[in-house]
Amino acid sequence: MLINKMRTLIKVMFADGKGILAMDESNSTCNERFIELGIPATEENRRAWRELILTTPNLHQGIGGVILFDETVYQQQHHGAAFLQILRENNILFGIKVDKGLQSLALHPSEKVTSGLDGLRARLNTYAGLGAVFTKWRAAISITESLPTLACIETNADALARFAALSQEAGLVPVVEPEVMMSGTHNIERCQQVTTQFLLSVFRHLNQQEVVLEAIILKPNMILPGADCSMQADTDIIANKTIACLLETVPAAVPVIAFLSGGQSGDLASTRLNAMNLKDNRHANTPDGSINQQQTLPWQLAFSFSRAIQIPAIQVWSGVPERKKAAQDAIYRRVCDNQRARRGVYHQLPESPVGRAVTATQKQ
Ligand code: 5MM
Repeated sequence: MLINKMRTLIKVMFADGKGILAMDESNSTCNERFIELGIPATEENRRAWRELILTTPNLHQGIGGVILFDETVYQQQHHGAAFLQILRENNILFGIKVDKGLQSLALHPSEKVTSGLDGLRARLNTYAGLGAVFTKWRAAISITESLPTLACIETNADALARFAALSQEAGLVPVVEPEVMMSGTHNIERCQQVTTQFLLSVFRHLNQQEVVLEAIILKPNMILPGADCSMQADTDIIANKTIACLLETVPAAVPVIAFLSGGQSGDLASTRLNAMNLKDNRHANTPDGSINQQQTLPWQLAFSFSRAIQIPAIQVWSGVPERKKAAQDAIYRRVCDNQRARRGVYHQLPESPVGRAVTATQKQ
């Protein structure tokens, strides 16, 4: 019964080319981003930034769900409505990042494991009581010449699966986020190999925990060369390798794959999502004539971006109240771009800040 409800919620959240806006940065990540732009790292500024995002006019047209950080759940507009009320009034569903961040993996000092399973069942019940319909847990794997280790992959996959099982038990849709990070000098083939290994492990653990795959959202990385690799790849290669990796690893029962942006610029993230959707037969009747290698993909390809939506806007805002409208315009534009990319009709406009180097991209 709960599972059917979860499946319906997923359909609603991703209907009409909509996606998820991730605004679940922990305080430390949000503060780092502020400091980089000279914005004082205060609770009030975090609240003001989140208010700016959530009151963006027409946000609901392209965003079906937002991921919040615990602090945001209890915040409200300056002399105004609670954030959760704004979301309700706009028919935007909300979910929560429930992991407690990355810790060093024992005996593997260069690697991380995500913490937060202790006490999770009680926290999930609290969030469900507040109206959350989904949850999110991020595992982050780094690539070097000798990493990741099997220990890191297996430990993180196990934690993701246990999180997903607890979420479904509470009636909450788990957003399972196994991220292979873009930082490094590795080539695209190595990213594909590590992502394949990690995703296979994640689905093995999800099956062991008897997680219902029809009621999860997968939030993976795209297959990309390392940010410092001398051989960057073109859009078509990235799209082909990402789809090949997903076909090899992700069961058809999973309804939606909502990518993370991982430090790509807004335009590149949209361009690559667009290219993948153009390879899906469902989008065959698009104006783009360059379609090849079409097949009907078993899952919808969508977005759950944070930086690829927020960064252009936060650069505009920079903490200056008078720039609120311009920043909201920037958010809305990125949302519409990603909605078009879901439909395979995204074309970068000339005035777009193309592939603009995003400084606030580094993430642990
Ligand atoms: C990889 O980060 C997630 C997706 O964001 P991008 O689209 O920018 O890659 C994001 O949802 C992340 O999990 C949250 O920002 C929370 O991160 P921290 O590091 O604060 O836990």
